[in-house]
Amino acid sequence: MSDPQSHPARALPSELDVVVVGAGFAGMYMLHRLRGLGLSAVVFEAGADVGGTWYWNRYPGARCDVESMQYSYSFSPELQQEWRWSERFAAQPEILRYAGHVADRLDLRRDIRLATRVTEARFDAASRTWLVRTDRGEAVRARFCIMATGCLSAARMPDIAGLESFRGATYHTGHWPHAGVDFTGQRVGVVGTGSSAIQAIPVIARQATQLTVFQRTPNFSIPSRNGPLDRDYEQWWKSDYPAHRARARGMRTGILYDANGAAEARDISALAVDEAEREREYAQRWARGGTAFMAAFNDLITDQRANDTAADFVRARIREIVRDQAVAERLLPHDHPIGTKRICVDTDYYATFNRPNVALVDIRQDPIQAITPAGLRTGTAEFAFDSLVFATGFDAMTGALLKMGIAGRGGQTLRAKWEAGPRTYLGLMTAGFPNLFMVTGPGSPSVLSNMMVSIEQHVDWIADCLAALRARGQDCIEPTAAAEEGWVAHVNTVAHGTLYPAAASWYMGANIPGKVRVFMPYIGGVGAYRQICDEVAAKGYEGMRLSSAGATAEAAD
Ligand code: N01
Repeated sequence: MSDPQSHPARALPSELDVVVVGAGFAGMYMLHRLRGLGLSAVVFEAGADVGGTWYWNRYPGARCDVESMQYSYSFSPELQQEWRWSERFAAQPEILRYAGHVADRLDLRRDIRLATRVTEARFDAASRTWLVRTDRGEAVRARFCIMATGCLSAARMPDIAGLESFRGATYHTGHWPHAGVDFTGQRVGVVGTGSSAIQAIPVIARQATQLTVFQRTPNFSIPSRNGPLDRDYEQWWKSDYPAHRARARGMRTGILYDANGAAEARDISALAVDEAEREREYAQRWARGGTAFMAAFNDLITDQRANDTAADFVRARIREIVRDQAVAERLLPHDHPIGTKRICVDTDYYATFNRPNVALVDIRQDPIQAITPAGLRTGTAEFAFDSLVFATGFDAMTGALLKMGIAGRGGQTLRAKWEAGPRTYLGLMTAGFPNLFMVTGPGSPSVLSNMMVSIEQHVDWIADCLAALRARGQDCIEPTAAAEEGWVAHVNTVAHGTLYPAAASWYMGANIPGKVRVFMPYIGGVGAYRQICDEVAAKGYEGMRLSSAGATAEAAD
């Protein structure tokens, strides 16, 4: 990857067709498509390089839980043929190199302004443009504003008394130092046991003298069985990438599980087979590794009894792996159905608790009282640490958008509009905010899918929409309140037909004190969702109001 400094962005014009916020995989592809349409665009990116989530989340062990062959762009035959992944599940440095490679290959950097945070975006009804301001004091006017700000980009430090007093080093997994951290010889405390912690803990444990894990809620984790990428498997993908990708786009999660002879999502209830067959199915998937475990049967996220069979299987594996049964019991998740919190994928997570230098503290039983200058105090014990790692997650899906100071028609802020939870049409737009698009916004499958598949679908839909507007001589689009109302209701109905709302998850906003509890992603599956979006477009943007400076046309709701 080339040095980002050697590709200075060109001077910022005061008026543009489009402003894109964020230069992760969404923002980069968006820029590429906008250029293809001949539109002028700039991308603002807070980080000092492209890559989004993979730029910030550099904690030890950070790795994708979607296979490398599927976690990559599909829009360019050249790109997908020439790039060589080294592992079945790519680690963060390799994914970041890939992002840099794409930026260079498509010559994106000249229109990306790095280390620049958007602080405000206001719609001006008179000129029908967005005025976007940055923390560098720049201001630019654009017809369209596209938020490619990521679903998990607003890292969250917990509000624990005494945090500032700690004399050692403090880290958050989502804001990891770029130079890396060597924990050799250190006493380390990790707070949290979500996906980030579950990946980081085994690596930190191998370095640290002593590692203490503070767990509030045990999570289900499936072994990744990661390893070097099998070259025959790579060849299988590359021999017919377009067909394999097309099939993946039709799946619920946007992932093909049956590649390389592995098991596809089975369209059969867990309760329709006998116990021996169930165990065989789970055991095969456990041995193969990865999130395909949850595709063993078709009712694991809709039927509690079916779900219990999968949860019991994983709990039995935890009891097998962890030698000290008192520790194993503490690691067993019981408070949510398996899969209703994002399932974790690990390398040696449970086995790490067999190490003599690793301890597990159940902070539900013995809550953290305060961070102290020397470490941390629970109700019953004092701990001394050299470093504290917070793997405490993100203000997911809405955090990055609401931080920004977005104001639509009549000066209404997005924060005010979403006070009772995010409201969107298709997760792409929100009423009252004309020409403002979100890539993988709340109300779209986003975090319940292979993000690459969802990103490409949204970017393509938005680009096609801008092209359609231009072809019709129109320059303004906005969902109607009625269409939005209908979509919000549909997202809710589908969610409440599953077990997902039973978990106090970040999908529900439950990890942020005071955040409204609404199930934010759309659970209908990326295949079905794509069809809905395509139909909306085919019907002349049904549920949207399209207009030009002179006249207004409303598509049917
Ligand atoms: O964050 P999380 P994450 N005191 O919110 C605990 C994606 N991702 O960064 O469950 C004590 O899941 C909290 O406890 P509880 C993936 O989508 C993907 O790990 O709220 N503890 C929980 O244990 C993932 O889901 C990959 O009771 C506190 C943890 O901190 C998402 O990012 C890898 C606390 C937070 O877990 C977020 O994962 C990494 C407090 N005050 C991440 N506040 C892969 O692709 C929070 N916690 C593999």
